[in-house]
Amino acid sequence: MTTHKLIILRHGESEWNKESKFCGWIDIPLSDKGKHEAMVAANLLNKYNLKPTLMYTSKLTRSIQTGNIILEKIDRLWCDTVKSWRLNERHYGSFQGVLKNVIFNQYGKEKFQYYRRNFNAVPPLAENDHCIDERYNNVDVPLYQLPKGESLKMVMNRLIPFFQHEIINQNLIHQNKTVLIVTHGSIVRSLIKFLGHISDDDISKINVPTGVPLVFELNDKGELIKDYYYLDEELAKKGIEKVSNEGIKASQKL
Ligand code: DG2
Repeated sequence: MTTHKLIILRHGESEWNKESKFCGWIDIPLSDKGKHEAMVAANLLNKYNLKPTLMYTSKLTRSIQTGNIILEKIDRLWCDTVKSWRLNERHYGSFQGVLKNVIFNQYGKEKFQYYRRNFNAVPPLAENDHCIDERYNNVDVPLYQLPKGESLKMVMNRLIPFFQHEIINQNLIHQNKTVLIVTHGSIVRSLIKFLGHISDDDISKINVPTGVPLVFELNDKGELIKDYYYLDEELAKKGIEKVSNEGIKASQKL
């Protein structure tokens, strides 16, 4: 039985991660720190001899930039790449562009946590579709079906069939490609939930750091053969703590 290694990564820090603003589908680039995190991620792939032959990103700049920095650093700019809206971050509705501590102060700690992490929580929908531009012209659904606000459950509905069919079955297993997915926090959480059979309640406790690669080892049926792991557990731990405190510390100082 072959072991198939799948490498999954949240993009490096974006300018709005740095400012602690909800981002979702708004197209914000990496910060300088985020670019550095992408280089560190590339060094980790080199260190563990992980050599992607196919890369997936979302349609958003922060994920594409991270992927390109990694491929350049590991001398694999030739790697085939696919950009899919199905790997876009969860649409954060009308919270997009708002500082996390503003939402914290408006709704209180419990509701703030609910909106960020509850599996079924849908944020108030966006009133306009200003983040939809020509990059979405030829996607596989009509434009009016693209989201205006999503729960993690809704994210999984648009993500998992594509992930399972195209990424896992076609490419990772049948064509035995080494796949790198460079995506967003909620997408990584969805993939952890799906592959690790995590319950709706338990997934609310999982946070994903920026820029630290995770490895999933799968068998020929696409099942996890051991628990997933970060290539740098110490770095991941620091990043996870930072993400879980976003919006909270700053609000408590107000
Ligand atoms: C963050 C996630 O997504 O925010 O949309 O603001 O991965 O694209 O930086 P990403 C956003 P939280 O759910 O962690 O608040």
